[in-house]
Amino acid sequence: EKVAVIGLGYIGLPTAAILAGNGIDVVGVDVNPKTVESVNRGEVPFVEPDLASYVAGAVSQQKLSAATETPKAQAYIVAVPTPFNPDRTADVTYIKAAARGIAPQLEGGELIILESTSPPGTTQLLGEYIVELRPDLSLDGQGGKAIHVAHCPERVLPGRIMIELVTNDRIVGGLTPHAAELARALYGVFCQGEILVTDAATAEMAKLVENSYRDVNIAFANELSVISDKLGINVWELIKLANHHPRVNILQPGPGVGGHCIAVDPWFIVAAAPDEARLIRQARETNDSKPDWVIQKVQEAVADKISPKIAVLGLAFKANIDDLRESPAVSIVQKLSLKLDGAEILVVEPHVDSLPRQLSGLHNVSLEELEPSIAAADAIVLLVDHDVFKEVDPASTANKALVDTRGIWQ
Ligand code: SAJ
Repeated sequence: EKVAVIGLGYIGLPTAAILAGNGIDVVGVDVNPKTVESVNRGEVPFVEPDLASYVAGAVSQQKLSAATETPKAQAYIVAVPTPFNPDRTADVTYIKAAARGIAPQLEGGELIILESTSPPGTTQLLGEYIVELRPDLSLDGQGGKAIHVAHCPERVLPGRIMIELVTNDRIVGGLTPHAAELARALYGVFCQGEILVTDAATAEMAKLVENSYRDVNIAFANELSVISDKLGINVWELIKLANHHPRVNILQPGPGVGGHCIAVDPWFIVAAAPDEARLIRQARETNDSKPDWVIQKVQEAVADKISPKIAVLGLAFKANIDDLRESPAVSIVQKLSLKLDGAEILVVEPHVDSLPRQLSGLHNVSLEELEPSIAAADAIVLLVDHDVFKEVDPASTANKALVDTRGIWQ
């Protein structure tokens, strides 16, 4: 059996490597020739623990190869990006491009799985689009040889992908029950978690709902932090106390929500049901407005200084990672530098070597210079709860204006 995996990114390449490691012949397909060349050399174009050894092993055993053109296969897994349009709808261009690559190769009987996070209805659209390109095929065996289309969302956490691909439970949703069964059999090759079978639209929604659940709960915590600040209450103590209730589990406030999933996926639900998804939309807006609230707090904290020195701790979108993309911390620092004309801003982000382009004018401070920078600063703005920052002696921040968005010094 041969499987083609379309899109060799953070999800496609690990999935291709793990299938190949379990004895399946896999061809990875990517539009980027550099990615294809590096996989064919047994190398991985990005950092993910254990992935490199899986890829090197599978390539040397000739179970995994890569190509820019889609080959004939018995199963296709589509793992391409679904970016976010400026109007907050999903951009399915890459999914359609993958379909155009697959369609000419089909003979009937193949399984086509969409893994990309997608708005409800996308799997159906993908199936219909392929049948439009190949009118001799059909989705149900009526009026053409059947192809079997299913959605299997991924839920792995970057940094733990090779473990979670194997251990997480998996949802598979078919356009038909037979398509779902075929998908269940394919994931059964490597997935040791439970494989839960449903229809395609429910599977699409399940992925979006998981991330919206988290977003709504973070929004609740963020709203509590703004309310508590107004009332002179310590929100960290408040949440800790309330969480002693056996049925209460409030998440942590922060400077906003970052990353590529939680801040995006809820909008796909809003786009699908704009009049009904009121709470989900409000949560997104609440979380998106948190950075501006933090900026206002910093401005108030240094209002009495003409040229304040501000030490900013952390840029990543969450603790102990080096990923700055879609990070609220980066946008907070960028806006601060524009608003506070005379300020000197020292940025400490020990997980990266250089500051991102939009912050290039600011001082990049190494971890060794953390303590002297704190000592010299008028104000300290903590944006990420990296473990290294938890080791800072709270006494060294005494008599300084503090904006601690993660509550590590409370
Ligand atoms: N955050 C808070 N307070 C909290 C928890 C998180 O402010 O109490 C912030 C973080 O600082 C960060 C953002 O939320 O800016 C998102 O972080 P996260 O750890 O909640 O999630 P991600 O984006 O790293 O990964 C999520 C996961 N989804 C869920 O936990 C429901 C992961 O399992 C998914 O695979 C991933 O999205 C995805 O790809 O969809």
